[in-house]
Amino acid sequence: MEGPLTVIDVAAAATPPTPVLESRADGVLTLTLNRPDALNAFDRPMKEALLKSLRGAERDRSVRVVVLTGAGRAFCAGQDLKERTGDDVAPLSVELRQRYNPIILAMRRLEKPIVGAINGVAAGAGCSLAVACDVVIASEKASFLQAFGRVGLVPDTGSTWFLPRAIGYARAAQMMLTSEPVDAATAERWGLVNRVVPGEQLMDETMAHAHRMAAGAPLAMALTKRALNRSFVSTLEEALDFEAELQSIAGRSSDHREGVAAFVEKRRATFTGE
Ligand code: T3D
Repeated sequence: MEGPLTVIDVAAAATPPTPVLESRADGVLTLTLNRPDALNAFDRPMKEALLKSLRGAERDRSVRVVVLTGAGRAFCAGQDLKERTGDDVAPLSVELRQRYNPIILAMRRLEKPIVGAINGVAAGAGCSLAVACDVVIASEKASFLQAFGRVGLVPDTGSTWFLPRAIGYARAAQMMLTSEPVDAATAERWGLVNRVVPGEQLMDETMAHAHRMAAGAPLAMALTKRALNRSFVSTLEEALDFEAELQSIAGRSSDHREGVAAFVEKRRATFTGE
């Protein structure tokens, strides 16, 4: 006797897993690096997907805050070294200029806060990605590793720019020249992360933080990020002048009028980004 016909969806079975998962809730877009078996190491599809998601976040007015995290036990183990085993590897400068650097620039140019939820090890370019976020919340299980030296490379993907600014020259040099991991507690003490929480609370704490930010004034946050970016390369005179320029934009916004009205009326402000 013939049993029920089983239809196998060959196309679906052959579909590779989505390298970056997107989920949206109340103005918060969560991007999850999704190659857990390789500790979310960056292969080419994952780099392309992350850049696409970041550019989509910029265009999507409903997105007010981006959360960046990793699936499984790691945040991101940096470049997928298994892509680097053949003899026909293209010059790494090309890979950096065409794929990694645009991701870091997209993160810094995104005029919305990015909250890193660092769930586990952040190594190599994964460490660079973590420090390029605006706010970093880490699990107690997280660690930060400038792994580049272990594989005979120099720190890249922005690490030489962000790390000395975040934690000072001596600590950055220690991380880069020894390639030793920095645990979450040390990272918090050094100012590499904003806060460390128990692993099981990481996403709840991160989402609570992200939703509080998402209720803030979007234009003011965009301009604030612009000012913070510029602060690293400005003189005091230039920074003061830039603040005045940005404040004249913010000062004309509906959100500023709404914020003042809400204060006077003792109610919670509702910001629109106008
Ligand atoms: O090349 C360019 O384009 C230039 C740009 C470079 C940017 C960079 O990021 S260079 C730095 C690359 N990253 C690393 O050197 C880190 C390599 N990984 C590690 O050192 C360790 O895996 C960790 C310290 C991150 C974690 O150690 P552990 O003991 O918790 O895990 P594990 O057993 O080493 O790894 C688990 C699996 O993930 C394992 O797979 P398997 O053997 O079970 O099938 C391992 O091979 C895989 N994995 C981890 N990191 C990578 C990786 N696979 C590919 N590439 C990786 N980076």
